[in-house]
Amino acid sequence: DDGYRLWLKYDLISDVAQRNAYRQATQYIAADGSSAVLKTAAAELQRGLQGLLGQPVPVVAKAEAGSTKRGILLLVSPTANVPGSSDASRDGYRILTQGRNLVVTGRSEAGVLYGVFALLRQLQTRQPVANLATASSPRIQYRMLNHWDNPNGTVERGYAGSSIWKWYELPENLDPRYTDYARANASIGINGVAINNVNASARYLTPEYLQKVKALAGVFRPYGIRVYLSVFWAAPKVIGGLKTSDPLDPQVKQWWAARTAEIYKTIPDFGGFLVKANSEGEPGPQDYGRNHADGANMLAEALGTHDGIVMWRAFVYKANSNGDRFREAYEEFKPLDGKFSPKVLVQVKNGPIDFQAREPFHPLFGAMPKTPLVLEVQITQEYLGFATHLVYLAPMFKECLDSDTQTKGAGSTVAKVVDGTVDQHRVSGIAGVANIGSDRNWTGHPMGQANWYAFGRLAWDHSLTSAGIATEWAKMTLTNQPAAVATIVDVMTKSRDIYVRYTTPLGLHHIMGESIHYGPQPWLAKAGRPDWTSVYYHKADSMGLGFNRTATGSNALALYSPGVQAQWGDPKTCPPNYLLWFHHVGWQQPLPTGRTLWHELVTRYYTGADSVTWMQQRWASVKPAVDPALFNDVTARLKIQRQEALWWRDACVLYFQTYARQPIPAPFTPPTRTLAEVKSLVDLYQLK
Ligand code: BDP
Repeated sequence: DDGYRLWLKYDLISDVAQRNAYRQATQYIAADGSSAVLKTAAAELQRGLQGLLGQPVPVVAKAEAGSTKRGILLLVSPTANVPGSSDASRDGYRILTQGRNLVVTGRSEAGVLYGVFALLRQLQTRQPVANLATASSPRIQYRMLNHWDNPNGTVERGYAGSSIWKWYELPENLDPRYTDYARANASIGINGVAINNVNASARYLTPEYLQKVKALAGVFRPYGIRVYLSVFWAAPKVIGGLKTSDPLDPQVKQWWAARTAEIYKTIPDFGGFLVKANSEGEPGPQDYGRNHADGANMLAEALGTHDGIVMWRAFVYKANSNGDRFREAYEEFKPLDGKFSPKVLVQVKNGPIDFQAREPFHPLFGAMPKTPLVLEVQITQEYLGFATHLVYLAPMFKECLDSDTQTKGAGSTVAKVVDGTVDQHRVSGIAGVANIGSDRNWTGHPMGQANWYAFGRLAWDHSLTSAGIATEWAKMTLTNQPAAVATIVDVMTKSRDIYVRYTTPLGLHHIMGESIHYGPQPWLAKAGRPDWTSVYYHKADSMGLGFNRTATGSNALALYSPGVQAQWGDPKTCPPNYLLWFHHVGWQQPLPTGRTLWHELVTRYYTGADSVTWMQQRWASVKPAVDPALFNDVTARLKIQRQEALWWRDACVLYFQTYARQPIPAPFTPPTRTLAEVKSLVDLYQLK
């Protein structure tokens, strides 16, 4: 198995009794309607059933009256009884038993398509379908993948080969992979894709490239997926020949309006724009003395009455950050709350710094009640071991979603801010930076597929559990053997905590290799900007470790609601996982765990690295239940992970030891290599 089929394997169900039970309930498919999306639903159901049950299932237009056969009816109905009444519920589905038949219904074709995938999932995970009665609607309306793909085929922070978009072959040649990509996304409810890097090229707005984008949009449309573009702010200058990109300049406005009209003429269901502006050197409205709202609103105006939106990113930090980068996005965006047009959503990363392995939730969540906020998470593992470390990300996404901002009383979780329920927003969105590339198995690490899958499932329903999603995925992708599934799920659900322990325990952050963002480099003290170094964040000295963000320090804590401040502001009540995010803690300070900071730090690095050995052992035990090629691939990557966990452990304990000046406590054996030796390993990664 080369992993290409992802979780849509549809291999024959080997249990004959079960297969027969499913066969009886699925003798034909009746698709009431002929829209492209409904056709997709029928075709996918047919394909899935044929594979799983080993017999052809006919698709007919209508259920035969008086037939004794049991079929599956696909039914679009404006009055379909799906949960919820929000815009998002247009994508909801209900599956019910009606007489001899199963009915999959929704208020839109897309709803039926999602219902079909839910029904197939029942079979793939060996759940009963007789008398099935289930319904579900997405909680979030815009469920987006963001590709950081460049026109030259490279992928920024991509670790699974090059871009899947073959720009030089488009629009004439449509790689079948585009269809399989769309199938996979539709199967987990993703309904929008921004196909190019947020560090955007102006090229996509040219007529030539719009034809290419149109070709992709045509492939995605039957799967209920809309295309979005990341835009380069200076495009009016670069391709429009204007002297300025000032959003308030009439010519600039006119240029964007004309471009947008051209886009909609080419792609009538175009989704909208994603914008990174005045961030990390990208141009933006501030270059002209305007603010983010001026820029976003100008684009919203250009969209006019078209059904499109602007997702404006809040990932910004200025050239001279005033002491703590943590505060910057908040300080720039909070004052703009209420100033954005209704077509604008502000897209905020899960944490205040940058996709670290663990961050407290971003303080903007809950702080901009008048603006719908899109949650942006990273599926690609830029700071989480690329495609060599097995790190299942659902627990990380959930940790953010479940965080209580307390901005509208207890229970104002990030999830409820994002899905619009806290502040009564009609629109809502969530975006995941894709981990997809041209590798045959799409994600490099076979287990990385689970992160794509989990993102989609949580975008649909953030109340699902990490273990529940892992169980579905493992059954659909790796094995249905119960003991093996349990083992795999156990490894997956613990993997992110293990990664944090051997890389950045207790709230350490941003101590990784410069630029590449791989491996440890806690000693990094010089870089293009102070807030690109490691020492800026860990602040180790002879007294202790950690960034004081309380009132006696940068006071970034003050950006949170009083309840959160009260809990995190006191080192005694601050969860140990966030401790060094907010406090400079003495090396000998006892922690709630009963150990001193130094002792606890070393304990976490050592037990974290040892847990990778545990992962290796657990994985070895599932060998009989998993395809050999997949098994071997994961086994090899776990071996690298173990070596690199030791690399992180040794680098960090030896480096911090130079400040703590304490021995490595028993029962741990001090590293056999010196700090200089470990440093030279890192230097190797930094060689040009
Ligand atoms: C950082 C990445 C950088 C991205 C940036 C962003 O290192 O490549 O361009 O995020 O999100 O994490 O804009």
